Amino acid sequence: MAHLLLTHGYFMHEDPKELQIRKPYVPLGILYICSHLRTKGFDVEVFDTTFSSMENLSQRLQWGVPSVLGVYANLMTRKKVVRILQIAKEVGWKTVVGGPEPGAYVSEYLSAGADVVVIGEGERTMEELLPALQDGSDSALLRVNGIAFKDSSGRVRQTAERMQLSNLDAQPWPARDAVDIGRYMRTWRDAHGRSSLSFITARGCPYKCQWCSHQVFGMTHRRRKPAAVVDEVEWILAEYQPDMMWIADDVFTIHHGWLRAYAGEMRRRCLNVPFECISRADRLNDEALDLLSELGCYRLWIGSESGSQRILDAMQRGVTAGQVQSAIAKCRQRGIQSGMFLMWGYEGEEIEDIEATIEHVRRSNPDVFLTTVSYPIKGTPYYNRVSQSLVEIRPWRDSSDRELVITNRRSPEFYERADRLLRDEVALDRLTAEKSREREAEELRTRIKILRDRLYADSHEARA
Ligand code: B12
Repeated sequence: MAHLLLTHGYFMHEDPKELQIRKPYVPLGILYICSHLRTKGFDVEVFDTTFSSMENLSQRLQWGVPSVLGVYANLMTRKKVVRILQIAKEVGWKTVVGGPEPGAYVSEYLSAGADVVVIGEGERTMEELLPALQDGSDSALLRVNGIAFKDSSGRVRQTAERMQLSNLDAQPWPARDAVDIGRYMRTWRDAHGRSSLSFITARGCPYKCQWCSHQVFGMTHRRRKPAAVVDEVEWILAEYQPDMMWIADDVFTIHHGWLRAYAGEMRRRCLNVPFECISRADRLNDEALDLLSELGCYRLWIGSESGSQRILDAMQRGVTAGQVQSAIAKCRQRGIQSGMFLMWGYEGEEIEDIEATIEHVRRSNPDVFLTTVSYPIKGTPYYNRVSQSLVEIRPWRDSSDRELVITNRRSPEFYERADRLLRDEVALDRLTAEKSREREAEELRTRIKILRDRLYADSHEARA
């Protein structure tokens, strides 16, 4: 059976921003594919790019007999993945790409050097695809669901949709032994004093937030059994002894009955480990927050996006700003740190919506908040809505969806200013709480006034 080499395009050392953050997590997607294929008898190797370089990967690809290379791609890694595909093709590899981005850009990836694009979950598709690639005929490939490829006449063919795995508990755990977990943990410890490892308890998210990509798991939500997840957690703790964990689910607290059972099983086995996860304000009641606190949740990320209900509704976010504020207050009562994700520049956002977001963050007063200027991910309803106004400033291969310019939106400088205003307003609230820092507060008030005047003046100017 052909040898499969799996890789991704995330090179921490080639990205100054990631090098500064230094919070790497193992690439769970390819590790799930690896363990699945190994149990089916395939010969699978993982080249983990996280601590490596393009040069080392290139050397690996040039060494030995080329076979099949499988690459994970998301919107941030596109440029690197395209380069990897080019190198691999030059030295004779068959190339397959999968992950959240390629299904939305089938013809682009096929033109960039992928022989096959895998759409959706990769485990079963790869199991069938590897023998089909060895066969090499169009008819063999056409029998594999969930792929796209160029047939021998050069026409792009897409096969029927791949059914999703119905029983996640029947799947082996991700092949963590295929990467250097010690290096991940050391990187965390050296930079942050504590190490962290990730796992998932479910796949897919049923909510309809218009900007979010459902490319891989569709609108399904499939959960593993609580005891099966606890088995994995118990094993990770015994095997690697991480100081904390990251539950990499889209929304960890969707199902309160599940959470109750999971907490019960963790309690029964006397397991407790600090962790962080993501949730939604409407899935956080007192009981869920008590359970999170008991389980060791030290930081809860809450998707918030905007403080303007009009914008939240336009996003079909399904939460109110009030729910977010109340969830954050409840976290504080329980000693759980809160993190907020916010987005500037969503369609229809006006200066009063920006003010509402600033007011919202001030009222919520989270421990951390992260902001981005909204960007349309291909395949999402948001992308479709703004597609007529999109301008690619660089060729697809050298760019990402984050770099798409939406005409009739305000300039990047405008959003930078809005962001600074938000941060200054929050900083001012914190300064005014300390009486001795009145002079600094006064200076900040002056800066805020200048910033706000400038923002209002800019908001009346013509858009990009
Ligand atoms: C955890 C997470 C993170 C974490 C950590 C990432 C990590 N290394 O674990 C953090 C917080 C750092 C993060 C950051 C970002 N993330 Co993120 N993240 C996720 C999340 C929630 C889980 C990832 C995961 O472990 N999934 C579980 C595995 C099993 O799924 P999978 O990776 O998709 O793999 C399956 C298939 O894709 C396929 N497959 C995967 N690889 C391959 C390879 C081959 C060859 C084949 C055939 C198949 C295949 O088979 C796998 C098994 O079925 C996903 C959403 C999600 N639920 O997947 C978003 C997601 C991947 N992130 C996303 C985004 C946008 C980002 C950011 C850009 C956000 C931002 N504004 O900063 C950054 C980019 C960071 C970077 N430099 O790459 C998007 C990507 C969209 C896209 N089209 O690319 C997603 C899909 C969220 C969404 N729904 O919009 N993220």
